[in-house]
Amino acid sequence: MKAFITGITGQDGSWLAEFLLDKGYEVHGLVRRLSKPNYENITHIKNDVILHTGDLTDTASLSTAAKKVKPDEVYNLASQSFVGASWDSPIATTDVTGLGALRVLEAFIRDNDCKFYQASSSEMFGNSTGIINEDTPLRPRSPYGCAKVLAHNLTTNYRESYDIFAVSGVLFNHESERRGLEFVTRKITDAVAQIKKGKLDKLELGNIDAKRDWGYAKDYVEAMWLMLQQDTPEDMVIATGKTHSVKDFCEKAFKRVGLDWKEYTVYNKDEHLRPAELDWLKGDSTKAKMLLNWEPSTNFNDLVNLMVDADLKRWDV
Ligand code: NAP
Ligand code: G4F
Repeated sequence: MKAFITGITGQDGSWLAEFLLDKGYEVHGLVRRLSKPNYENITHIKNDVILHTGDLTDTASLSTAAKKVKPDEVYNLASQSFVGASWDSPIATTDVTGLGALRVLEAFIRDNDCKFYQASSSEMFGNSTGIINEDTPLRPRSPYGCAKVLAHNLTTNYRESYDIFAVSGVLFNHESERRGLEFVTRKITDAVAQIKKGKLDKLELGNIDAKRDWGYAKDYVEAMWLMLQQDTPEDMVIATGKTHSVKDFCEKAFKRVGLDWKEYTVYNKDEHLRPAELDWLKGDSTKAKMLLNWEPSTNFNDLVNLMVDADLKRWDV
């Protein structure tokens, strides 16, 4: 089996590539041409995967890769994935995160016998007050969320129009030791490690009352693969069903190294507050449990601890 992953250098792409290599797949990935290559997450598997230079904004590069590789499965994980930055660059975000999916569908999927996975997001639901499932209305509150809705709807539309196997996995927040440093969990665990090692004095945060349903990325990439192994294409919510605040995360992370979070954390409203915030997210992945027999295996405590421990090790220089 041949898989093609867009976003292979990202958190999920790297975990998924590893997972598929273990299953015996030939793994291909799309990488952008950068002045300084960003292979940190895939250094350990770089010789085992086949990389293709391209960009989600460049249809020609996608068509070339599609013709060359002819994959059995495509996982579209590439995205401008930082919600906060989507207000600064709404057009670029929509181009990559929204239209990018359409370009992948056109280049790889429409006329081919190839399964397609789209990385949809809980950010599409906006400020929902109840537990979210596959039937919850989409009411995005960020340019990123709007772009994800575009990609999500196009995936459904192509499935219904062209009788193809295309699914959207609606994933709630998932983190790991490979999470980008600007996301709040990794920002916290990296700062905790630096503070513990005497390299940083304070951690600056925004809305610490925001609540998220946080799982472990390594668990979630298995769900992506399982969705493509079904007989019929079905969109599914992937979540833990538990929600915690940024404050909870922070408190636990500092506790891991024997420190009190209140002594080291400062609030910077101007820097980190968003024009429109999501206060609370909790997902219901009953459908994934029923159809995929998927359940998360890493709880909140273990997630915080493994991320802090990895950052402590990283700063152990
Ligand atoms: P990530 O770590 O930010 O990775 C994003 C990837 O997209 C990187 O490999 C990046 O490449 C690539 N990329 C960005 N712009 C591109 C472009 N124009 N052309 C080609 N590649 C481009 O994100 P992640 O956490 O792994 O998330 C994977 C996907 O799931 C994303 O679509 C994200 O929006 C979605 N999602 C994530 C979560 C979550 O909690 N993690 C939840 C729901 C949905 P560079 O390395 O070159 O920057
Ligand atoms: O870690 P975050 O930036 O993640 P956010 O906005 O929930 O987005 C992530 O999850 C989505 C799924 O729901 C993905 F689709 C998306 O790609 C991404 O992976 O922020 C989490 C919360 C927010 O409410 C934010 O306002 O933390 C709050 N927060 C408080 N202080 C902060 C900070 N966020 C960041 N990044 N930095 C802070 O200093």
